[in-house]
Amino acid sequence: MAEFQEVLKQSALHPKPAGLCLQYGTAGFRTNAKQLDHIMFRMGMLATLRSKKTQATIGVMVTASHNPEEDNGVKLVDPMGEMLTPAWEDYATQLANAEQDDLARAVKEVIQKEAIDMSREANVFVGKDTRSSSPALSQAVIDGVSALGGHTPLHGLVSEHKGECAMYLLLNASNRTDDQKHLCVDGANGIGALKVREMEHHLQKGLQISLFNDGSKGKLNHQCGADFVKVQQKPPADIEINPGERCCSFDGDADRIVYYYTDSDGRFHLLDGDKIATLISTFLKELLTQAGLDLNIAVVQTAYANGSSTLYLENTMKVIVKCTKTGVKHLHHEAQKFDIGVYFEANGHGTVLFSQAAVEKIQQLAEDANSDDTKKRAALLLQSTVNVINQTVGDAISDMLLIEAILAVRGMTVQQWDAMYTDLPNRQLKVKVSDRRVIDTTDAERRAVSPAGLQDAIDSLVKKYRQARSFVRPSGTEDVVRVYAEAETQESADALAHEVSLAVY
Ligand code: NG1
Ligand code: ZN
Repeated sequence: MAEFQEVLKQSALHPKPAGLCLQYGTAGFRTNAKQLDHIMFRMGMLATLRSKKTQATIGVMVTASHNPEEDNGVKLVDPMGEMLTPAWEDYATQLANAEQDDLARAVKEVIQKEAIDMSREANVFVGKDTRSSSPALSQAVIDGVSALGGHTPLHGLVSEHKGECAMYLLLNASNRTDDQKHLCVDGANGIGALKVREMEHHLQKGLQISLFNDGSKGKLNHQCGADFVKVQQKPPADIEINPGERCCSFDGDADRIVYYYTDSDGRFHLLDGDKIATLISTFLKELLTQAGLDLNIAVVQTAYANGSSTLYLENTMKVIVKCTKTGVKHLHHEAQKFDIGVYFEANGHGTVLFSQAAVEKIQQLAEDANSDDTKKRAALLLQSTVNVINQTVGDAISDMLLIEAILAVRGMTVQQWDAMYTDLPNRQLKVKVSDRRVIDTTDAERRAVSPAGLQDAIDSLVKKYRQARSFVRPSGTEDVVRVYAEAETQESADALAHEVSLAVY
């Protein structure tokens, strides 16, 4: 067969040191990077065979995780993020150890045993970490994929970030319809738009992005972006969105994200940071139960969190809810106190933190050969979440990938997500005062302690409306006092916000 001529020719460029024998273990192959070139080439071939067999995209990750810099390693990842099955682990070991002149035979044997149709297409994602040996080794994987006629989207290199690789796989493996795969992204003419442009191609199978405000003409955050959408409660000015279409907006530096859609009556629905925290924490809690892991999980919010979200999380989802002062550093600090801390400001800043102990327990379970399928799947999904989420700071793109993967895995539409609870109508106003520092607050900014009488005035205004809540606080970023009110109806929320702002003067 012509293709085996190619295999022999190519593999001679990645020769195996005679006599070297390695075993495919839980972490794949892992050893000194100098001994791995032939292994990488051969694992590229094996991933191609696996992709032809499963007709799905297979991941190859080049990394030795926490091991020393001089080491490296490789493991194959099935479409749902699972490890290889034992039979394929054996093939991996056989291919790795075949002497140079026996390689073509070893490859043919796998093809025969698995009855692989070699005319099928194969797609392999290759991820790598930042080790100095990783670029050359991942190129060897790509050579192996090409030797058997497979494809490596975006020259095979997905990203430096192994978690993104896992999330791409989840997205690409999901059975969403074309409609469900479609997502409008408003890049706010900022940095996030550039990054989305770079990655949209290799997401294509699971997520089809239409990117707006990509920086080619509009101004940064002007009539677009997460803040505009959240505060104006409407879509960006220049986007035509169809009813029911799932959309999201980043802010200019891509550390905030909000989702939204319009319904068939033209009504705008915003899924803000509170809804995002609810989606993520519900997903994680469900996985913890399935995995049988005893880890605590908390959602950290600020006073701006919609009252409905807090009630839903506490009463229906039974997760711990904490409230801190406005500002990511306060939320981050509080979230660190839990095994899993999900934190989001209503405006879309946020992320998920996992304690070291939580990461270790999840990893142990994911690698435990004796755990059952449900537990294993849950552990792998938790592990993918740990990997994709940016624990240092929330970033809009990791948040978007996680949200899209959750919707895909749960087979959930944006409308179903929105229906988890109904936001209380709310209103935010800014009030200019001569000196905003005369307002001092307590209880995570929910109550004013000075000037005297202000809190009493707010309390009696709030009593006039049903399901009402209101607070005032000096902004930390603008020379204004912010007023927030929520109530049973929009009219009530607007009236209450207006009355409270008069009390501030
Ligand atoms: P101030 O101006 O202190 O309300 C605003 C946002 C915060 C946070 C910071 C920093 C609101 C109500 N406030 O703070 O959530 O994003 O900017 O960026 O959205
Ligand atoms: Zn920002």
